[in-house]
Amino acid sequence: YGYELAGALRAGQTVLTAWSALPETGFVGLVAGAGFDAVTLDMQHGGHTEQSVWHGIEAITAQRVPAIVRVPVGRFEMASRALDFGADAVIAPMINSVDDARAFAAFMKYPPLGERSWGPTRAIGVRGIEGGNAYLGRANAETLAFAMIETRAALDSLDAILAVEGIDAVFVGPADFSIAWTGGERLEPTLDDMMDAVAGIATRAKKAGKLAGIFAADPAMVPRYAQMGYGLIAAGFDAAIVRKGADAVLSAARGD
Ligand code: 3PY
Ligand code: MG
Repeated sequence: YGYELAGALRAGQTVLTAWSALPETGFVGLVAGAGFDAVTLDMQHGGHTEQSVWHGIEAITAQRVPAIVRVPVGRFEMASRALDFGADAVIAPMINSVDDARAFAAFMKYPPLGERSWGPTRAIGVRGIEGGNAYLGRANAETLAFAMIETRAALDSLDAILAVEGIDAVFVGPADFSIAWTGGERLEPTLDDMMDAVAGIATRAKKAGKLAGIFAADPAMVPRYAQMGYGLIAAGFDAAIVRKGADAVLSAARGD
């Protein structure tokens, strides 16, 4: 058992990740067993902490499902820790310049690509990888750095961000992107007139030989995003899963 996420995305598969904001380990494990292709633990806006990420990765990998962590803004040392804890990929929000991208990559990759410090004992343990050198030989290629593109500055610097060697992928945040797109007027993650720009991000990533991911605020957007070339698509916010499940149970029970 290794890092299947990188292989699946590079093979062009659509990987649907659940989005976990509720930091309770039992609940994370339940989401991981619910049929998603991956689970993302959100430390930026969700309730996840270093400790819940530690336990959450164990609960996710126990189901043989890839574990992804979104770190808070600028917390690149936490990106290294998430990999040490056993994450398959890290999503870093608000990568708005080539300097942000380089700083993120430095914490994600071992030399010569970056400056990640050695200590993946836990990652090796949860993956069952055969020792340190086997991990060292695979980690740079198989653990993925996703730089979030969610501002106009990021869009302006996109090609330079994509050219950073340790950046494997971009990940679009359509909520922040819509706020930027409308000059702060509106939150509208599925705004139609920004869809060409959103499609363009995936096209440019592919041209640069990089992967692309996006947060689907509405699961009905998934086929459209997949068509645009997005491989990793977040489409199951944990609170919404509970709410929709409750709605289905209650409407069946009440016969409405
Ligand atoms: C955004 O849409 O801005 C995100 O960061 C997704 O959570
Ligand atoms: Mg965002």
